[in-house]
Amino acid sequence: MTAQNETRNTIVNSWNEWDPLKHVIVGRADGTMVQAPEPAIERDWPDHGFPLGTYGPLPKEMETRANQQLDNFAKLLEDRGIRVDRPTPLDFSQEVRTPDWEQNSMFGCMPPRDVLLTVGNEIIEATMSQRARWYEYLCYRPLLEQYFKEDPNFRWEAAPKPRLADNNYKKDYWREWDKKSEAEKERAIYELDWVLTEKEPCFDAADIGRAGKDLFVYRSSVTNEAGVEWLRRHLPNHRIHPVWFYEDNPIHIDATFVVLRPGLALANRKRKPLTPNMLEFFKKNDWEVVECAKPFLDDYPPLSFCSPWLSMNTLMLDPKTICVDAQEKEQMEQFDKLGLEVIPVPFIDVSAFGGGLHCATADVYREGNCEDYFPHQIEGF
Ligand code: ABU
Repeated sequence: MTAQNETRNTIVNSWNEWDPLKHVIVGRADGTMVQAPEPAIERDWPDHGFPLGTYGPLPKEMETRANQQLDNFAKLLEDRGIRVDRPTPLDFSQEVRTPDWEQNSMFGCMPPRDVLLTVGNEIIEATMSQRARWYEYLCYRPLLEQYFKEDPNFRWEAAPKPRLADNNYKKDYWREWDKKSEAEKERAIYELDWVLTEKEPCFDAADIGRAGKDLFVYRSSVTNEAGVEWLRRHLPNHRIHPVWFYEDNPIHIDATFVVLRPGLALANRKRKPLTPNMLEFFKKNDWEVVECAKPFLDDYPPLSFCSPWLSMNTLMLDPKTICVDAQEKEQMEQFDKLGLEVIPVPFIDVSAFGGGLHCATADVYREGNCEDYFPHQIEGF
């Protein structure tokens, strides 16, 4: 802990993606699994030892490399005076169950951003929507307990745990998806026809982009309409904007549309917004929306469910300073031209463990307050 943080009573405070970062959680790769099949997802990676229906730990040498990059990133942040906490991994190879289901494996705890949503002095444990990830919050409980003891104003919340029974998922979704023609897939994209039903609210925390009073929530394959509605009712002092994009079975906003700092957002050059009035909303509030640069990779890395668009999965240390995956030369050049100080961070070996630099972190404390960056609202957005 730095001297600066030792004298700070407020442990939890973060309203947006850019105010000066003082305290963050960085994930760990230990024991991450190619998760067992379940109604929410299927993995099919025959070229890398995991054909459809199989599951197991990611190879040890991959885990070692990923942990080296995560530790290096944690040290880089600490060297800049940022307090870094780490989760406590579980045995993710264990079978888990509830009264409604049994699941042959868990997943991991590399991406805290997926599970923890920080809004001001509150950290919300997201519902999650995959059975393998239902117990992932336990990895963060030692930290949350500690913050609760240290900070009298910390509001510790858990969104209602969904039962994730069979009726939470469309029957045979993946088999039906594989049979769809291109036109049918396109229709599914426009209709947001993803695997979740609306039985219970479901959301991943990484589907939320935070900009003070305004929160942008991706209606993705892991966040349903009821999840958006739960957030709306739970955060009545915020404006919740559901957004969606041209992408099949999308997951998480932070490789699709990123609010970088007041007045500047980064948009995926392929996944075009489909939400009515979204771009007008940014324009009306004098925000520039720039298309991201070309990513380094053409395709998904081996054993990764994360796309090449992790190129735009970045971490702002303050409104002028951005951490970017060191392989993303074109993206770094673009940020440089936009006037940002770029910190290259080697991170490609982390992708298979669940994401990039934004995924691998969860905000605990940033300076600043809840501001209104979008004073001009648009009816229907
Ligand atoms: N968890 C972020 C992954 C997003 C993507 O692959 O596009």
